[in-house]
Amino acid sequence: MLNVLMIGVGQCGNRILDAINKEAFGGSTRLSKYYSRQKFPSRVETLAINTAMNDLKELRFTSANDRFHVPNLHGVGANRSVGKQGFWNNQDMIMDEIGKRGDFDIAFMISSASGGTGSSFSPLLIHELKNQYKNISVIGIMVLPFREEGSIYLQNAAFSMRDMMEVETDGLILVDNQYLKRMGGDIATAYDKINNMVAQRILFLIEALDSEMLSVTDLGDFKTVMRGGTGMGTMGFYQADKKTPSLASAIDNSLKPSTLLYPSNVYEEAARAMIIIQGSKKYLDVDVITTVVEKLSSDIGHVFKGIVVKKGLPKVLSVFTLEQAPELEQMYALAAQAIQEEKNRKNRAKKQLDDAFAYIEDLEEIH
Ligand SMILES: Nc1nc2c(ncn2[C@@H]2O[C@H](COP(=O)(O)OP(=O)(O)OP(=O)(O)O)[C@@H](O)[C@H]2O)c(=O)[nH]1
Ligand SMILES: [Mg+2]
Repeated sequence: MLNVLMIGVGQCGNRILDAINKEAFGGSTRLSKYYSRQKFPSRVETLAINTAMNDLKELRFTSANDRFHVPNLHGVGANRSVGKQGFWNNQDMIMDEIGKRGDFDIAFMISSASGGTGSSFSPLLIHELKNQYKNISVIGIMVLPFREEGSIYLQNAAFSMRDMMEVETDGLILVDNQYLKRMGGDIATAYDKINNMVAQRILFLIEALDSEMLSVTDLGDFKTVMRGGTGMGTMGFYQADKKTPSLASAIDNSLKPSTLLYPSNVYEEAARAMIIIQGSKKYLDVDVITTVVEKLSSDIGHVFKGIVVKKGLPKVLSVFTLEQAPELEQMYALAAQAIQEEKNRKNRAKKQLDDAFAYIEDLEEIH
C-alpha cells in the first residue's frame, strides 16, 4: 500500500485539492465525504494550506481538519517575499500539521506558480519534507498563469519554477492555464474544468501505481520517468468511447497535444514516458500495446507501460518528462520583459515624485 500525501497551497492549489477530494470520494455534495469511503487502495491524506482564510472557506469537499490557515495573514498579495517570511514564521506549526498524518512514500505539492502564497510556500515545503522524511518522493504540480494576467504573475512564475528546480523535487508536472483556456467558458468554468482534469489524472496515476497489474509500473518507474530530461513534464489522458473502443487509438490520443495539460510534441520533445492503460480484459490486447509502445520508445528515450484490468472501456494516462520545453523558454522571455517594464514603471514613478518634491525643496511649512 502506498502512503500518499497531497498538499494544495494557495487558492489554486486548494481548489485543485478540493477537486481531488471530490473525485476521490465520488460525491457531488460535501456530505458525500462523510458517507462514502475513499475509492482508492492507497492511504491518501490531503491538506489545504493558505494564508487567506476566505480561500479555505470556499472549499466544498475538503474536511475542516484538512484545512490549515497560516495565522495572522490575509493572503500575501502575490508577494513572494512576504510569502516566504510567512512560511518561515510558521514553519514548525505547518510541519507539525503534516507530521500528524504519519509517514509517506510520495507527496504531491500542488500550487499555482504565479500567486504569492502557493508559489513561495511550495519550494520551501518541499525542502522541509525532504529533510524530515528520508525516503519520500516529492512531485510538484505547478499551474502556469494566463500570459496576459500581468507582470507580477509572470515574474513570480519565472522565479518560483526556478526555486522548485533548485530544491530538488523528484519532478515537476506542468499545467498551463494559458494552453488550457481553450476548454472554454467563463473563467470560473475554465478553472473548474482544468482542476477536474488534473484531479482525474493524479488519482488515476495513484490508483495505477498501487494496483495489481498485468504489466507492472510502480513508484520506482514513475520516479525514473520524472527524473528524465529537464525533470519537468506533463500528462495526457484519453478515455475511449463506445463508438471507437480501439486501444491503439486511445493510446495515440493520450499523447496528442489536444489531451495534454501543457503544450508539447511528445514524439520530438519527451525524454521519458510512462503509459498506463486500464480497461476490461477484452480490450487489452497486449500485442497492440507492445507495438504502440515500441514505436513510442523508438522516438523517445524510454517508455514504461502499465496495464490494469478494470471493468470498462479503455482509459489511457500518459506521463512524460521533457527534454525540450520551448513554451517554457518563451514564458521566461516574457517574464524578463515584464520585469524590465515593471522596473521602468517604478523608475518613472520615482522620478515623478522627485520632480514634484523638487518644487518645495528650499521651502518650509508656514503655520
Ligand atoms: N487552474 C486554476 N488556476 C487557478 C485557480 N485559481 C487561481 N488560479 C491561477 O493561479 C494564479 C494565482 O495564484 P493563486 O493560487 O490565486 O495565489 P495564492 O497562492 O493564493 O497567493 P496570494 O493570493 O497572492 O496570497 C493565477 O495565475 C490564476 O490564473 C484555479 O482554481 N484553477
Ligand atoms: Mg490567495
